Order: sequence, then structure tokens, then C-alpha cells
Amino acid sequence: MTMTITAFESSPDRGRGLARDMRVRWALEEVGQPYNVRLVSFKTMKQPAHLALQPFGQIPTYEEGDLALFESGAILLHIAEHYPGLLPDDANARARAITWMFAAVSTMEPPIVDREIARFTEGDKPWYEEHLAMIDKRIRTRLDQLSARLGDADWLDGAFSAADIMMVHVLRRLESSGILPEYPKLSAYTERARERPAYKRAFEAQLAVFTAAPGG
Ligand code: GTB
Repeated sequence: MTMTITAFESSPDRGRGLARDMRVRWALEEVGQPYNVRLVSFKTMKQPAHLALQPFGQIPTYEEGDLALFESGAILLHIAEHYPGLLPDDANARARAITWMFAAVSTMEPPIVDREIARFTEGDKPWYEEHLAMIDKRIRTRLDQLSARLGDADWLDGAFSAADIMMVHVLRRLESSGILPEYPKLSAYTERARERPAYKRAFEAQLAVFTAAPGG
């Protein structure tokens, strides 16, 4: 049965693959599963039919038969548990990979998202630069720690896994900040991931939505 995911009809990232449907697309490409994409507008996302799938009125969602999921982390975990290739077979290694998935969304992502929210909501306020400096300090603390742990390894814990999809996609949201190049090991890590054929297919698919849209 072919699954259906949702994505922005007109993504504010202008095809840079930063919206969270990219994680789901990438995971599905890694496991070689075909998928349909239902494009939704901001208005559609707030209407009852979409709210029944995603109570917060957001993308992505995932439908497979009578199963409907939301939250990109949960969707990736579901995909990784049902299709081989994104989680190790060994129980302890699997638990560690899942731990890294949570680390990506609960420890690394919040300050990175805070940075974007501050830019949108406080960018014109007199305190913005001071607040930004505080957020960047929090981000650098986490990047220092992540870089130390990754060291010279290719991936977070042994073989490439769903955890790397989550972590790389979170780190990519720093691209316009200029912070990531301060971390050569993390920059190399994200570049390594972007070289994966599955990443490239997912990226091209979401870019095609943007370029096909009026004004894209
Ligand atoms: N925790 C949820 C998950 O992981 O699935 C968060 C989902 C979420 O934040 N979805 C966003 C959304 O639907 C899109 S990805 N927002 C619409 C709304 O809330 O009304 C976040 C995102 C948006 C834009 C960019 N960008 O322009 O670069 C990057 C990421």
C-alpha cells in the first residue's frame, strides 16, 4: 500500500528542503518505498480534515491504510521500524539510534528553532541582537558537545540510521546562520549525508514542488 504524506503547497523555505516533510521524504527514499504527496496550503492545514490528521494544523502527516500519523520523529520511527535499512538489528544499537533521534528533536532542535522564531518575531526590536547572542550561545554549547561526540565518525552511532536523518535535517536549519562552518566535523557530517542518493532524490522532489508553483 502506497503511503501519502503532506507537504507545503508553497513552502516558505523556497525549495531549500528545510521544512519537515524533507525528513520523511528522505527516510522513504532510503528504504525505497514509493509515496504520494498531498500538497496543502496554510489555509487547508487549519481546516477540520487536516486537523483530524495533525491536531496542530501542521505538516508533515503520514497515512498508510487506516494508520494516520503526525510528528516527523514519530513518522520516521514508524518507517524505520517497518522497513529495513534505518535502524540496526542489534537491540542495544537500535535503542541508541532511537535515543539519538530524540536528542535531535529534544536537545538540538529547540535552540535552533528559537533562533528562527526570534528573527521573525523580534527582529525589529531593540533587544533582538542581545537575545540572538544568548540563543547562539545555547546553540554553540550543543554544537560543541555534538561535535565532540561525533569526533571523526561518519555517523552518530555506527551505521547510518534514522537518527542521522533527524540530526542532519536539524543542523541544516543553521545554514543561513553562518554558525555551522565553525564546526568542521559537523559540516563534513552534513555534507556526507547530502551526498547520499536518497537525500538527493528527496531534495529534488521537494524542490520540484517549489519550481512548479506559480512564481517558483
Ligand atoms: N513537531 C512537528 C514535527 O516534527 O512534525 C513540527 C511540525 C512543523 O513545525 N511543521 C511546520 C508547519 O506546518 C513546517 S516545518 N508550519 C505551519 C504552521 O505551523 O502553521 C517547519 C519549517 C517551516 C519553514 C521553514 N523555512 O521556511 O525554512 C523551515 C521549517
